Amino acid sequence: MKVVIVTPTYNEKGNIDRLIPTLENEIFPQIKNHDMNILVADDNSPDGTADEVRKLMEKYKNIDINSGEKQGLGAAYIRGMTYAVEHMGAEVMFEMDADLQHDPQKIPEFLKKIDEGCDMVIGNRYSDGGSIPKNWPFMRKVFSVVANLFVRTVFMKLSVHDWTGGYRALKKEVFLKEKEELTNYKGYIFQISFLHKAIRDGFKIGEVPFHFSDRNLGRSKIAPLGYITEVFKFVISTRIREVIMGKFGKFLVVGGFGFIINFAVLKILSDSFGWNHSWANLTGAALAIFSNYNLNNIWTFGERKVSVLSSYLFKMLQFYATSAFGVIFIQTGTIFLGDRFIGEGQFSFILPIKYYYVYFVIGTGLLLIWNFTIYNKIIWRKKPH
Ligand SMILES: Nc1nc2c(ncn2[C@@H]2O[C@H](COP(=O)(O)OP(=O)(O)OP(=O)(O)O)[C@@H](O)[C@H]2O)c(=O)[nH]1
Ligand SMILES: [Mg+2]
Repeated sequence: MKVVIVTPTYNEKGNIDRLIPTLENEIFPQIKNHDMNILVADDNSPDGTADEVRKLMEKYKNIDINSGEKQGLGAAYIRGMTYAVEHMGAEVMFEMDADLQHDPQKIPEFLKKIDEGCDMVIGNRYSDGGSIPKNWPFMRKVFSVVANLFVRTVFMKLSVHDWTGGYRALKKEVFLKEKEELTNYKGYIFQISFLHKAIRDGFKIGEVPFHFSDRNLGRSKIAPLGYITEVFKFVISTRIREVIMGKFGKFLVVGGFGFIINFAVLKILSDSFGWNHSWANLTGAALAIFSNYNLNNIWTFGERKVSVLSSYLFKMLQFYATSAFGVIFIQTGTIFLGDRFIGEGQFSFILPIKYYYVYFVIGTGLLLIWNFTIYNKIIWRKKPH
Protein backbone atom coordinates (compact mmCIF):
# COMPACT_ATOMS: atom_id res chain seq x y z
CA MET A 1 0.00 0.00 0.00
CA LYS A 2 1.06 3.57 -0.50
CA VAL A 3 1.91 4.99 2.91
CA VAL A 4 2.55 8.68 3.60
CA ILE A 5 4.03 9.84 6.90
CA VAL A 6 2.50 13.27 7.41
CA THR A 7 4.59 15.38 9.72
CA PRO A 8 3.45 18.89 10.66
CA THR A 9 6.16 21.45 11.25
CA TYR A 10 6.40 24.88 12.68
CA ASN A 11 10.00 25.96 13.18
CA GLU A 12 11.44 22.46 13.23
CA LYS A 13 14.46 23.06 11.00
CA GLY A 14 16.91 21.27 13.30
CA ASN A 15 14.56 18.34 13.88
CA ILE A 16 13.40 17.67 10.32
CA ASP A 17 17.04 17.41 9.40
CA ARG A 18 17.35 14.44 11.71
CA LEU A 19 13.91 12.86 11.32
CA ILE A 20 13.94 12.47 7.53
CA PRO A 21 17.34 10.73 7.26
CA THR A 22 16.38 8.42 10.14
CA LEU A 23 13.17 7.41 8.36
CA GLU A 24 14.86 7.05 4.99
CA ASN A 25 17.98 5.20 6.08
CA GLU A 26 16.93 3.19 9.12
CA ILE A 27 13.20 2.58 8.98
CA PHE A 28 11.98 2.43 5.39
CA PRO A 29 14.51 -0.24 4.35
CA GLN A 30 12.95 -2.54 7.01
CA ILE A 31 9.52 -2.26 5.35
CA LYS A 32 9.25 -4.42 2.28
CA ASN A 33 5.53 -4.70 1.68
CA HIS A 34 4.57 -1.01 1.53
CA ASP A 35 5.57 2.00 -0.53
CA MET A 36 6.84 4.50 2.07
CA ASN A 37 6.70 8.30 1.57
CA ILE A 38 6.93 11.48 3.62
CA LEU A 39 4.91 14.69 3.50
CA VAL A 40 5.95 17.71 5.53
CA ALA A 41 2.99 19.98 6.31
CA ASP A 42 4.77 23.24 7.02
CA ASP A 43 3.14 26.51 7.99
CA ASN A 44 5.65 28.83 6.33
CA SER A 45 8.00 28.42 9.30
CA PRO A 46 10.10 31.57 9.67
CA ASP A 47 13.18 29.48 10.57
CA GLY A 48 13.37 28.10 7.02
CA THR A 49 12.16 24.55 7.71
CA ALA A 50 10.79 24.44 4.14
CA ASP A 51 14.20 25.23 2.58
CA GLU A 52 15.69 22.40 4.58
CA VAL A 53 12.99 20.03 3.35
CA ARG A 54 13.56 21.10 -0.28
CA LYS A 55 17.25 20.27 0.09
CA LEU A 56 16.34 16.83 1.38
CA MET A 57 13.87 16.41 -1.52
CA GLU A 58 16.80 16.53 -3.91
CA LYS A 59 18.40 13.60 -2.15
CA TYR A 60 15.28 11.51 -1.43
CA LYS A 61 12.62 11.16 -4.11
CA ASN A 62 9.76 10.01 -1.91
CA ILE A 63 9.34 13.31 -0.03
CA ASP A 64 6.94 16.15 -0.68
CA ILE A 65 6.09 19.39 1.06
CA ASN A 66 2.78 21.16 1.50
CA SER A 67 2.98 24.75 2.73
CA GLY A 68 0.24 27.01 4.01
CA GLU A 69 -0.68 29.62 6.55
CA LYS A 70 -0.38 28.88 10.22
CA GLN A 71 -3.82 28.09 11.62
CA GLY A 72 -2.95 25.39 14.14
CA LEU A 73 -1.96 21.74 14.30
CA GLY A 74 -5.36 20.34 13.27
CA ALA A 75 -5.62 22.69 10.30
CA ALA A 76 -2.12 21.66 9.18
CA TYR A 77 -3.07 17.97 9.39
CA ILE A 78 -6.27 18.42 7.42
CA ARG A 79 -4.47 20.37 4.72
CA GLY A 80 -1.57 17.89 4.67
CA MET A 81 -3.72 14.75 4.62
CA THR A 82 -5.92 16.16 1.86
CA TYR A 83 -2.76 16.80 -0.16
CA ALA A 84 -1.40 13.32 0.63
CA VAL A 85 -4.59 11.68 -0.63
CA GLU A 86 -5.16 13.89 -3.68
CA HIS A 87 -1.61 14.43 -4.91
CA MET A 88 0.37 11.51 -3.56
CA GLY A 89 -2.23 8.74 -3.75
CA ALA A 90 -1.92 7.92 -0.04
CA GLU A 91 -3.86 4.86 1.11
CA VAL A 92 -2.51 4.87 4.65
CA MET A 93 -1.27 7.96 6.50
CA PHE A 94 0.74 8.45 9.65
CA GLU A 95 0.53 11.36 12.03
CA MET A 96 3.98 11.95 13.40
CA ASP A 97 5.58 14.89 15.22
CA ALA A 98 8.71 16.26 13.63
CA ASP A 99 10.61 16.61 16.89
CA LEU A 100 11.57 12.92 17.22
CA GLN A 101 9.39 12.36 20.27
CA HIS A 102 7.64 9.61 18.34
CA ASP A 103 10.00 6.65 18.15
CA PRO A 104 10.23 5.87 14.39
CA GLN A 105 11.23 2.27 15.19
CA LYS A 106 7.58 1.65 15.98
CA ILE A 107 6.35 2.35 12.43
CA PRO A 108 6.43 -1.33 11.35
CA GLU A 109 4.27 -2.25 14.35
CA PHE A 110 1.64 0.30 13.35
CA LEU A 111 1.65 -1.05 9.82
CA LYS A 112 1.30 -4.60 11.06
CA LYS A 113 -1.91 -3.61 12.87
CA ILE A 114 -3.19 -1.94 9.71
CA ASP A 115 -2.37 -5.09 7.73
CA GLU A 116 -4.29 -7.10 10.32
CA GLY A 117 -7.43 -5.07 9.64
CA CYS A 118 -7.35 -2.04 11.93
CA ASP A 119 -8.60 1.22 10.41
CA MET A 120 -6.82 3.50 12.83
CA VAL A 121 -3.87 2.68 15.09
CA ILE A 122 -3.12 4.84 18.11
CA GLY A 123 0.30 5.22 19.74
CA ASN A 124 -0.31 4.54 23.41
CA ARG A 125 1.76 6.07 26.19
CA TYR A 126 -0.40 4.94 29.10
CA SER A 127 -0.28 1.17 29.39
CA ASP A 128 2.40 -1.50 29.55
CA GLY A 129 5.21 -0.81 27.13
CA GLY A 130 4.36 2.89 26.91
CA SER A 131 5.46 5.92 28.92
CA ILE A 132 5.70 9.69 29.12
CA PRO A 133 9.05 11.42 29.67
CA LYS A 134 10.48 10.86 33.17
CA ASN A 135 11.95 14.35 33.27
CA TRP A 136 8.70 16.20 32.57
CA PRO A 137 7.73 18.56 35.39
CA PHE A 138 5.43 16.88 37.90
CA MET A 139 2.39 18.97 36.90
CA ARG A 140 2.77 18.18 33.21
CA LYS A 141 2.80 14.46 34.02
CA VAL A 142 -0.30 14.85 36.17
CA PHE A 143 -2.16 16.82 33.47
CA SER A 144 -1.23 14.33 30.82
CA VAL A 145 -2.43 11.29 32.79
CA VAL A 146 -5.52 12.97 34.27
CA ALA A 147 -6.63 14.47 30.95
CA ASN A 148 -6.55 11.06 29.28
CA LEU A 149 -8.35 9.36 32.14
CA PHE A 150 -10.96 12.11 32.01
CA VAL A 151 -11.59 11.66 28.28
CA ARG A 152 -11.76 7.88 28.55
CA THR A 153 -14.21 8.01 31.43
CA VAL A 154 -16.53 10.71 30.12
CA PHE A 155 -16.70 9.07 26.68
CA MET A 156 -17.12 5.68 28.42
CA LYS A 157 -14.39 4.24 26.26
CA LEU A 158 -11.88 2.86 28.74
CA SER A 159 -10.39 0.44 26.24
CA VAL A 160 -8.78 3.28 24.26
CA HIS A 161 -5.94 4.65 26.38
CA ASP A 162 -4.31 7.56 24.61
CA TRP A 163 -6.58 10.27 23.26
CA THR A 164 -4.29 13.27 23.19
CA GLY A 165 -1.22 11.80 21.52
CA GLY A 166 -0.26 12.52 17.95
CA TYR A 167 1.43 9.29 16.84
CA ARG A 168 -1.09 7.41 14.71
CA ALA A 169 -1.66 5.51 11.51
CA LEU A 170 -4.96 5.53 9.66
CA LYS A 171 -6.51 4.39 6.43
CA LYS A 172 -7.48 7.17 4.06
CA GLU A 173 -11.15 6.13 4.35
CA VAL A 174 -11.17 7.20 8.00
CA PHE A 175 -9.83 10.62 7.10
CA LEU A 176 -12.19 11.11 4.16
CA LYS A 177 -15.21 10.15 6.25
CA GLU A 178 -14.39 12.55 9.10
CA LYS A 179 -12.66 15.37 7.22
CA GLU A 180 -15.73 17.57 6.80
CA GLU A 181 -16.56 17.61 10.51
CA LEU A 182 -12.93 17.99 11.52
CA THR A 183 -12.47 21.37 9.87
CA ASN A 184 -13.92 22.95 13.03
CA TYR A 185 -11.00 21.65 15.09
CA LYS A 186 -7.99 23.62 14.04
CA GLY A 187 -5.75 23.23 17.09
CA TYR A 188 -4.47 20.31 19.18
CA ILE A 189 -8.08 19.31 20.03
CA PHE A 190 -8.13 17.85 16.52
CA GLN A 191 -6.57 14.66 17.96
CA ILE A 192 -9.30 13.88 20.50
CA SER A 193 -12.05 14.89 18.15
CA PHE A 194 -10.72 12.77 15.26
CA LEU A 195 -10.44 9.66 17.43
CA HIS A 196 -13.87 10.22 18.94
CA LYS A 197 -15.54 10.45 15.53
CA ALA A 198 -13.67 7.41 14.20
CA ILE A 199 -14.88 5.33 17.16
CA ARG A 200 -18.41 6.71 16.84
CA ASP A 201 -18.50 5.59 13.21
CA GLY A 202 -17.39 2.08 14.03
CA PHE A 203 -13.85 2.15 12.62
CA LYS A 204 -11.66 -0.54 14.10
CA ILE A 205 -9.07 0.93 16.46
CA GLY A 206 -5.75 -0.67 17.42
CA GLU A 207 -3.06 0.44 19.84
CA VAL A 208 0.73 0.34 19.81
CA PRO A 209 2.51 1.15 23.07
CA PHE A 210 5.52 3.44 22.78
CA HIS A 211 7.86 5.50 24.96
CA PHE A 212 7.25 9.18 24.35
CA SER A 213 10.66 10.80 24.64
CA ASP A 214 11.29 14.41 25.55
CA ARG A 215 11.81 17.05 22.90
CA ASN A 216 15.50 17.92 22.84
CA LEU A 217 15.69 20.51 20.07
CA GLY A 218 13.47 23.47 19.26
CA ARG A 219 10.53 24.85 21.20
CA SER A 220 7.20 23.38 22.22
CA LYS A 221 4.19 24.85 20.37
CA ILE A 222 1.53 23.78 22.80
CA ALA A 223 -0.06 26.26 25.25
CA PRO A 224 -0.94 23.91 28.14
CA LEU A 225 -3.56 25.96 29.97
CA GLY A 226 -5.55 26.89 26.89
CA TYR A 227 -5.36 23.28 25.74
CA ILE A 228 -6.64 21.86 29.02
CA THR A 229 -9.62 24.23 28.96
CA GLU A 230 -10.33 23.26 25.37
CA VAL A 231 -10.20 19.53 26.18
CA PHE A 232 -12.58 20.00 29.07
CA LYS A 233 -15.06 22.06 27.03
CA PHE A 234 -14.96 19.72 24.05
CA VAL A 235 -15.39 16.50 26.00
CA ILE A 236 -18.18 17.74 28.26
CA SER A 237 -20.17 19.49 25.51
CA THR A 238 -19.82 16.53 23.14
CA ARG A 239 -20.97 14.08 25.78
CA ILE A 240 -23.96 16.22 26.81
CA ARG A 241 -25.01 16.54 23.17
CA GLU A 242 -24.69 12.78 22.68
CA VAL A 243 -26.76 12.02 25.75
CA ILE A 244 -29.50 14.54 24.89
CA MET A 245 -29.72 13.59 21.22
CA GLY A 246 -29.25 9.92 22.01
CA LYS A 247 -31.44 7.31 23.65
CA PHE A 248 -31.56 9.02 27.01
CA GLY A 249 -32.90 12.25 25.47
CA LYS A 250 -35.60 10.38 23.55
CA PHE A 251 -36.50 8.46 26.70
CA LEU A 252 -36.99 11.79 28.53
CA VAL A 253 -39.20 13.17 25.73
CA VAL A 254 -41.32 10.00 25.76
CA GLY A 255 -41.60 10.19 29.56
CA GLY A 256 -42.59 13.88 29.39
CA PHE A 257 -45.31 13.04 26.90
CA GLY A 258 -46.51 10.25 29.21
CA PHE A 259 -46.65 12.71 32.07
CA ILE A 260 -48.93 15.00 30.01
CA ILE A 261 -51.23 12.07 29.14
CA ASN A 262 -51.39 11.03 32.79
CA PHE A 263 -52.28 14.54 33.93
CA ALA A 264 -54.80 15.19 31.12
CA VAL A 265 -56.68 11.92 31.79
CA LEU A 266 -56.70 12.57 35.53
CA LYS A 267 -58.14 16.04 34.95
CA ILE A 268 -60.74 15.09 32.33
CA LEU A 269 -62.04 12.03 34.20
CA SER A 270 -62.15 13.93 37.51
CA ASP A 271 -63.55 17.27 36.36
CA SER A 272 -65.77 16.30 33.44
CA PHE A 273 -66.88 12.81 34.43
CA GLY A 274 -66.84 13.14 38.21
CA TRP A 275 -64.52 10.13 38.75
CA ASN A 276 -62.81 9.59 42.06
CA HIS A 277 -59.24 11.05 41.83
CA SER A 278 -57.50 7.79 42.62
CA TRP A 279 -59.25 5.81 39.90
CA ALA A 280 -58.85 8.69 37.48
CA ASN A 281 -55.10 8.79 38.19
CA LEU A 282 -54.66 5.02 37.94
CA THR A 283 -56.37 5.08 34.55
CA GLY A 284 -54.22 8.02 33.43
CA ALA A 285 -51.04 6.28 34.63
CA ALA A 286 -51.98 3.02 32.88
CA LEU A 287 -52.53 4.89 29.60
CA ALA A 288 -49.32 6.88 30.04
CA ILE A 289 -47.35 3.67 30.58
CA PHE A 290 -48.97 2.20 27.46
CA SER A 291 -47.94 5.26 25.44
CA ASN A 292 -44.44 5.19 26.94
CA TYR A 293 -44.01 1.53 26.08
CA ASN A 294 -45.03 1.96 22.46
CA LEU A 295 -43.10 5.17 21.83
CA ASN A 296 -39.97 3.70 23.41
CA ASN A 297 -40.45 0.60 21.30
CA ILE A 298 -40.73 2.38 17.98
CA TRP A 299 -38.56 5.44 18.62
CA THR A 300 -36.11 5.39 21.57
CA PHE A 301 -35.12 1.78 20.99
CA GLY A 302 -36.37 1.70 17.40
CA GLU A 303 -33.44 -0.32 16.11
CA ARG A 304 -34.13 -3.03 18.72
CA LYS A 305 -37.93 -2.90 18.27
CA VAL A 306 -40.01 -5.95 19.22
CA SER A 307 -42.72 -6.77 16.72
CA VAL A 308 -43.56 -10.46 17.29
CA LEU A 309 -46.89 -10.36 19.17
CA SER A 310 -45.93 -12.75 22.00
CA SER A 311 -42.72 -10.94 22.88
CA TYR A 312 -44.43 -7.56 22.39
CA LEU A 313 -47.00 -8.54 25.03
CA PHE A 314 -44.44 -10.16 27.32
CA LYS A 315 -42.21 -7.10 27.21
CA MET A 316 -45.19 -4.85 27.83
CA LEU A 317 -45.87 -6.81 31.00
CA GLN A 318 -42.24 -6.43 32.03
CA PHE A 319 -42.53 -2.72 31.29
CA TYR A 320 -45.60 -2.29 33.50
CA ALA A 321 -43.97 -4.31 36.27
CA THR A 322 -40.69 -2.37 36.26
CA SER A 323 -42.54 0.95 36.05
CA ALA A 324 -44.67 0.00 39.05
CA PHE A 325 -41.65 -1.26 40.98
CA GLY A 326 -39.80 1.99 40.29
CA VAL A 327 -42.68 4.20 41.39
CA ILE A 328 -43.39 2.22 44.54
CA PHE A 329 -39.94 1.30 45.77
CA ILE A 330 -37.62 3.88 44.30
CA GLN A 331 -39.59 7.11 43.94
CA THR A 332 -42.03 6.66 46.81
CA GLY A 333 -39.34 4.88 48.86
CA THR A 334 -37.06 7.91 48.59
CA ILE A 335 -39.84 10.17 49.86
CA PHE A 336 -40.56 7.73 52.68
CA LEU A 337 -36.90 7.51 53.72
CA GLY A 338 -36.51 11.30 53.49
CA ASP A 339 -39.49 11.89 55.74
CA ARG A 340 -38.36 9.24 58.16
CA PHE A 341 -34.63 9.98 58.49
CA ILE A 342 -34.26 13.64 57.54
CA GLY A 343 -37.69 14.82 58.50
CA GLU A 344 -40.37 17.14 57.28
CA GLY A 345 -39.89 20.86 57.14
CA GLN A 346 -39.19 23.63 54.73
CA PHE A 347 -36.58 26.14 53.67
CA SER A 348 -36.67 29.27 51.60
CA PHE A 349 -35.12 29.60 48.13
CA ILE A 350 -36.92 32.36 46.20
CA LEU A 351 -40.13 30.59 47.29
CA PRO A 352 -40.71 28.42 50.36
CA ILE A 353 -39.69 24.85 49.51
CA LYS A 354 -40.97 21.91 51.52
CA TYR A 355 -38.44 19.14 52.15
CA TYR A 356 -40.63 16.55 50.50
CA TYR A 357 -40.42 18.41 47.16
CA VAL A 358 -36.70 17.76 47.29
CA TYR A 359 -37.24 14.08 48.15
CA PHE A 360 -39.66 13.90 45.21
CA VAL A 361 -37.12 15.40 42.79
CA ILE A 362 -34.36 13.07 44.00
CA GLY A 363 -36.73 10.09 43.88
CA THR A 364 -37.80 10.96 40.36
CA GLY A 365 -34.17 11.33 39.26
CA LEU A 366 -33.38 7.86 40.67
CA LEU A 367 -36.54 6.51 39.06
CA LEU A 368 -35.45 7.79 35.65
CA ILE A 369 -32.05 6.15 36.01
CA TRP A 370 -33.69 2.90 37.13
CA ASN A 371 -36.18 2.88 34.27
CA PHE A 372 -33.65 3.78 31.61
CA THR A 373 -31.22 1.12 32.82
CA ILE A 374 -33.87 -1.59 32.84
CA TYR A 375 -35.16 -0.61 29.39
CA ASN A 376 -31.70 -0.39 27.92
CA LYS A 377 -30.21 -3.49 29.55
CA ILE A 378 -33.19 -5.80 29.88
CA ILE A 379 -36.33 -4.97 27.96
CA TRP A 380 -34.65 -3.69 24.80
CA ARG A 381 -31.20 -5.16 25.41
CA LYS A 382 -28.85 -5.30 22.45
CA LYS A 383 -28.81 -8.73 20.86
CA PRO A 384 -25.29 -10.09 20.43
CA HIS A 385 -24.23 -10.42 16.79
N1 LIG B 1 2.25 22.95 10.62
C1 LIG B 1 2.08 23.12 11.93
N2 LIG B 1 2.70 22.31 12.79
C2 LIG B 1 2.51 22.48 14.12
C3 LIG B 1 1.66 23.50 14.63
N3 LIG B 1 1.68 23.40 15.99
C4 LIG B 1 2.50 22.37 16.27
N4 LIG B 1 3.00 21.82 15.16
C5 LIG B 1 3.90 20.68 15.02
O1 LIG B 1 3.26 19.58 15.64
C6 LIG B 1 4.19 18.76 16.29
C7 LIG B 1 3.80 18.67 17.75
O2 LIG B 1 3.97 19.93 18.39
P1 LIG B 1 4.82 20.07 19.73
O3 LIG B 1 5.09 21.50 20.00
O4 LIG B 1 6.00 19.19 19.65
O5 LIG B 1 3.79 19.55 20.82
P2 LIG B 1 4.09 18.53 21.99
O6 LIG B 1 4.87 17.38 21.45
O7 LIG B 1 2.80 18.25 22.63
O8 LIG B 1 4.96 19.37 22.98
P3 LIG B 1 6.48 19.09 23.45
O9 LIG B 1 6.47 17.80 24.21
O10 LIG B 1 6.84 20.23 24.29
O11 LIG B 1 7.29 18.99 22.20
C8 LIG B 1 5.55 19.37 16.04
O12 LIG B 1 6.12 18.74 14.92
C9 LIG B 1 5.22 20.82 15.73
O13 LIG B 1 6.16 21.45 14.89
C10 LIG B 1 1.02 24.36 13.69
O14 LIG B 1 0.27 25.26 14.04
N5 LIG B 1 1.25 24.12 12.38
MG1 LIG C 1 6.67 17.63 20.62
